[in-house]
Amino acid sequence: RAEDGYALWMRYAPLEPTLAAHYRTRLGQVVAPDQTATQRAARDELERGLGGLLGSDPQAPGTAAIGPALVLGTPQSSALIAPLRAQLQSLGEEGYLLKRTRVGERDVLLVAASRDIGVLYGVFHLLRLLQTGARIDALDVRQSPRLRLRVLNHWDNLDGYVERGYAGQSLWDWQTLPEWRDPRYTDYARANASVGINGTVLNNVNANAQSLAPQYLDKAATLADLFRPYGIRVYLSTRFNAPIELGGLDTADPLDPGVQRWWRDKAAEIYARIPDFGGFLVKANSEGQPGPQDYGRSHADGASLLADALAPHGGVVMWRAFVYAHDVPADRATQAYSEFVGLDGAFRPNVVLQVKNGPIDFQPREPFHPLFGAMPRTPLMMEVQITKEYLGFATHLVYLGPLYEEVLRADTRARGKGSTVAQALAGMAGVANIGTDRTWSGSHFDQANWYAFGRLAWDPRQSAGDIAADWAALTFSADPGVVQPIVGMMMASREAAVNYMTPLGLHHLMARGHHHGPGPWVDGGPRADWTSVYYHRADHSGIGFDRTAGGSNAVAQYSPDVAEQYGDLARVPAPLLLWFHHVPWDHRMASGRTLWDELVARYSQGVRQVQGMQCTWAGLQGRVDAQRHAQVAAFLRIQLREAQWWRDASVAYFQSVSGRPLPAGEAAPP
Ligand code: GCW
Repeated sequence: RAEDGYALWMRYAPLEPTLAAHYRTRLGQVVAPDQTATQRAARDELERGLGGLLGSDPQAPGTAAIGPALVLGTPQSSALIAPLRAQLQSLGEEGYLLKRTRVGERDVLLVAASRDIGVLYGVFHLLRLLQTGARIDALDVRQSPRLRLRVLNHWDNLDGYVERGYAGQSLWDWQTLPEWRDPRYTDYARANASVGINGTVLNNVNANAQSLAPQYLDKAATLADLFRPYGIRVYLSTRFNAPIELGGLDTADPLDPGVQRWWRDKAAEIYARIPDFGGFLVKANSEGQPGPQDYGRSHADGASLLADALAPHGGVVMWRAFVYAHDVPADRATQAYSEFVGLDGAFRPNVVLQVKNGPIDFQPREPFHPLFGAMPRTPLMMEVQITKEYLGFATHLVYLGPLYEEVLRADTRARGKGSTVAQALAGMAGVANIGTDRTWSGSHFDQANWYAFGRLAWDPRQSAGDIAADWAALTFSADPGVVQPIVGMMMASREAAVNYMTPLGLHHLMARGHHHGPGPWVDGGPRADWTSVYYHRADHSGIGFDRTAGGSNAVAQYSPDVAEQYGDLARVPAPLLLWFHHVPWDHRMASGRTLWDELVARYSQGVRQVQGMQCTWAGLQGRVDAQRHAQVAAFLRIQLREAQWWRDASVAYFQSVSGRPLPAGEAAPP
């Protein structure tokens, strides 16, 4: 049933009859090869899609040489496409072409690529065009991904629990693998391929060494077999001391020959089962995870150990730069840059450094991470969270497209004006929000974040608004009367959450541990940086973390132009004000209000924005099926209650510190 959300954005609901007829006459007969698994996946998807959209079975595949035709293939698999070989090559290994043209007397629509996987991507693109009612008469689309690595990171444990997962249990049923090939695994692969995701790390970065044990490798190999036709490679998170925990060695020192042999053998063992295994993702020397520093070695030494084991097989190491050591530096935000920037050029060619979007930890808003642009000799991936650990979990409607877009477009100034973060990237990693929940993502709107991640990883220059419009049309209805209000809600939703949680550059005010709900008062924990007061620094004189030269000087980690702007109270963008500055409560803001009044106003604004979403959604009653309408409406009620809670608790706490009266018209929190 489409209404339960299981079909995601691949609903293929019947098109309005005249539109369906229009497409039917243009598409005609399907001519599609079916010799390989990927070719069959493309053909099956097309059949499923056209069958649903056009309300009848497409004309039987065949080779009759009359009438319009929809022709799928590569130069190898299709004689009609063979002449395009050179053109297709310029689109790369994963690119594709959609083109309406004439071949002899025939109108044909070509879905053509150098490799089968490009054809599958092209089929998904074509289906998206049909679902959104696009014109196809003069279709001429050329697409290739801008980023090589487009990877989901599952924080799934072997016992089925998903760390920071709000959508049920892990999809991977380790208990019944490898025998039981749940069809849901294939639906997962289809969804990913439909947005161009080409890799998945199956297990949590807080890794269990057992995931490399032979019985788990067998299970992973089955998943890899199921994902392969969809262009998705399997990766594993590895625990750095696996040679000890799994191999029985007495060290995991990266320079120890026995350890090096152990990893070489382990890699060979994996590739014997998974010939296209993607490689390893590693969290080392962070939050208690073992790593090379335990042996007095560097991150580069650690990464090289694994990279050398994988290199003969073509695998990569995604080494995380998220390092939270136990000895808290004066400013937590500076640690990754300090540990890694000096290692630029020291990594093997098959190492990619995986850097979170911001220097702290997936906050509602952070400045871009200072490592972007600062390591020109090291391929970097940007890691974003799709699961909303700090953004209200699965119940709050927060569309993350604008967050991703904001950081991708941020100008690092590393090589002059216009050096965007996106230009510094070789890939993107998204911490998955997927689980066994019937909706996959814990709510209908959280599916949009998975979707937007894939679309932006394919091409970071796309706009979050356009992606939202596509998603809304695919998921609910292509009727502009439905799409426009939904896009309006989505596009404002992230700023709403910033307002009711952490306005003006505040960060990490969440309750400790679970990170759901406000906790700006949290103090006296075991580690200074596990407390909110560490981050907001509110006192009688003002609020904010001074990261200028007079404070922690974290601002100096950015290139000079950026550092100058962020470090200047008069020029720092208001959304980052309290990230970089400790500001007096009576400071005059651009709005003319004092900082204190502005802060309260933003909190209240966030609550009103949620009420606005409720109004918009109420207006869609009857235009969205009752089941999904009711769930979204219920979740918005939860969100409103919690936004109010955030606002009241935060304002009350900060008022206890600022000693200022509430501005006129702002009711005192109960
Ligand atoms: O955001 C923090 C989370 C941890 C997570 C860690 C990381 C997987 O609270 O749950 O651990 O980041 O990214 O390694």
